[in-house]
Formats: sequence, structure tokens, C-alpha cells
Amino acid sequence: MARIRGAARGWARWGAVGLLIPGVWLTGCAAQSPSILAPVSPKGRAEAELFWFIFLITAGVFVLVETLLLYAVLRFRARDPHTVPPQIHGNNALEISWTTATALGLAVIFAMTWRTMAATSAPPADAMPVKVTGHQWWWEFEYPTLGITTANELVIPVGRPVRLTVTSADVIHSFWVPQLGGKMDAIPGRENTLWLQADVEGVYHGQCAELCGVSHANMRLRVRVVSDADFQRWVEAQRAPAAQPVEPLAQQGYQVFMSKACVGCHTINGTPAQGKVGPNLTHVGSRTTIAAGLLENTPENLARWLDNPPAIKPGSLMPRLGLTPEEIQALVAYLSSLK
Ligand code: HEC
Ligand SMILES: [Cu+2]
Repeated sequence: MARIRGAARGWARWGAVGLLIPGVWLTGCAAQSPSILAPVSPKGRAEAELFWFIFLITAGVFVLVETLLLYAVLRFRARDPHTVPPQIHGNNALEISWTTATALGLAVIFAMTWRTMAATSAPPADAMPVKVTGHQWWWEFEYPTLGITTANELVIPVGRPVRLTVTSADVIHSFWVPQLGGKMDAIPGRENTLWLQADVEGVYHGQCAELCGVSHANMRLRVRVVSDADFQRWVEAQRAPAAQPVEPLAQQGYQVFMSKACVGCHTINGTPAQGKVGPNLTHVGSRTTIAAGLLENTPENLARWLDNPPAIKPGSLMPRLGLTPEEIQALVAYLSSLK
């Protein structure tokens, strides 16, 4: 008996350590990264509720099975290596009951999942349409009814549903903003629909969720949820053609831009630059980040980016263009003025 108690105490100690490690790890998650368990949208909440429901059922099953297992291991362990315990074969009543219980549990989980899917899949009729295109390794957002094209930062009004049509320009990506619920594959040649709505103003982080090449992990996005009035202001500013450079350095930057390869890859509305390979830069100065959320949009970071994009984002489809420091300073002045 003393030996059993000793062994049980040993296991209890290991069990505590085993619980502590994931505990500490999960706390880390909650503090730093966006979590599906901190939803701010009706859809996200429905999904989080479903998660907890399934988690409680499966946690109950886990505790029950492990308790019985520990009990059996302790209670029926070999005390005397020389005696063979009585050999029995099966127990029909037990087997039928645990099979039935498992099937019923799965049926309940299926029904709840079905209910959540049915309640959250169709976008509300008045949802604002936005076309989302995944590119290696950035996101393009087009608002067809507003005539706006931007990149990496989706700006939406608080409390209003948005219908996203998700596609890709190259390989398969996946659009995912955990706190707003849902995740949708971006597949070349196909348009998938996902809708979202944010009930709290703020900035929500997202990430490409489908391995899409070397800089997959650097393919981030932000959803900026703003008040209706701020959204109207943003829309007006975005619809305007690009600002004319006033300052001499910015004017020089304009000349550099228009005389280099930049024009082949980037569009700046109202100028000869009409390339479609990279992000639309008409209002790049109004974005808070560049390079798909990798860098804060500051003059220093813009200069670093222009000097050597692949050094910041491995595999970047914007190559190193061999610009001189003077050209870079002029370009930074011009691009920062494009609010
Ligand atoms: C071969 C095509 C190509 C050329 C040429 C090119 N770019 Fe780019 N550029 C891209 C691509 C692709 C991206 C997106 C990179 C990413 O985030 O992965 C980009 C990103 C950028 C960004 C960041 C935009 C944002 O919102 O994240 C800036 C600024 C920029 N380019 C400016 C320039 C300037 C200035 C030039 C000319 C000196 C230039 N680019 C030349 C393809 C190009
Ligand atoms: Cu991707």
C-alpha cells in the first residue's frame, strides 16, 4: 500500500509539471498574439462559443478516460511477477455503452457545428463588398463600390458588415484575422466569400495562414476598424488622386520614381505610373506599415526598404534596384508626401 501511495505521489508531481508547461505557454499567447478566444465580431463570438463547447465535452472525456486508466494501472498492476492474473475476454454491455456514448457525443458536436456554420456563413445583404487578393507576399484590397485600391491595411467602419471576395494572383494563400472570425483560402482563378464585422474600434492583426513560399510568415495584414465619420474621411482621402509634390526634394523623388523601373510595377493614380505587380502607392503615406506589416511606415524604414527589399523580406518580388543614397532620400520624401 505504501508503495502505491509513493508512486501516486510521484505521478501527481509529474502531472502538476505537465499542466504547468501548457499553462505558462497559453498565458504567453493571450498576452501577445491575436486570439480566436478574444473575438470582437458576431461571427468570431459564435466560433469561440463553439470552441469552448467542444473543448468542455472533450476535456470531460479526457479526464474520465485518464482517471479510469490510472485507476486500472494502479489497482491491477502485477504484484507478484510469477502469478498470471485471471484471463477474461471482453464485456459486451461495457463495449456497447461506450461506443454509443462516443457516437452520441460526436452527434452533439456535429449538430452544434452545423448550427454555427449555418448561422455565420451567409453575409448580410447590406454588407460592403471588398475584393481581397493575396500576392507573394502582401495583400491587395479593392473597394469596387468606392473605387479604392490599397494594400495590407483593410480599413472598415465599426459595426458594419463587410463581404470579402477572396482570391489570389499567384499561389494559394489564406486570409485570416483571428479576432474577427473565419479563415478563407485565397485560390488563383477562384473567388471565395467570407464576411466579417467588427464591433469594437481598433487594430486587429491578421496573417496569411497557408504556406505560400519563403516569406509566408512575413505576409501579415491589419484591419483598422474606425468610426463611421473617420471612415468617410478616409474614403474621401483615398479617392483623391495622388498629391502633387510641393517640396523640392519630393519633386526630385517624383522624377526618380517616374524615370526608374518603379513605374513598371506600381500604380500612383493621376501619374504615368500604372504598374500592377506591387502595391498601389497612391496613398502609401497614409498607411501605418509597409511591406505587409513588417515595418512601421517611417522615413528611416522606407529608406531601408528601398535600399534592399530582399534583405528585409527574403524572396521579395521587389528586387534590389541599386539606388544611390540621394535617390533614396528623394524617393522617401516623395512617397511620405503621398498621404
Ligand atoms: C519588379 C517589380 C517592382 C519594382 C521594379 C519596384 N517595386 Fe516596389 N514593390 C514591389 C512588390 C512586389 C512589393 C511588395 C513587397 C512585399 O511586401 O512583399 C513592393 C513594395 C513597395 C513598397 C511598400 C509598399 C507597401 O505598402 O507595403 C514601396 C514603398 C515600394 N515598393 C516602392 C518602390 C519604388 C520607389 C520603386 C522604384 C525605385 C519600386 N518600388 C520598384 C514590386 C516592385
Ligand atoms: Cu501567403
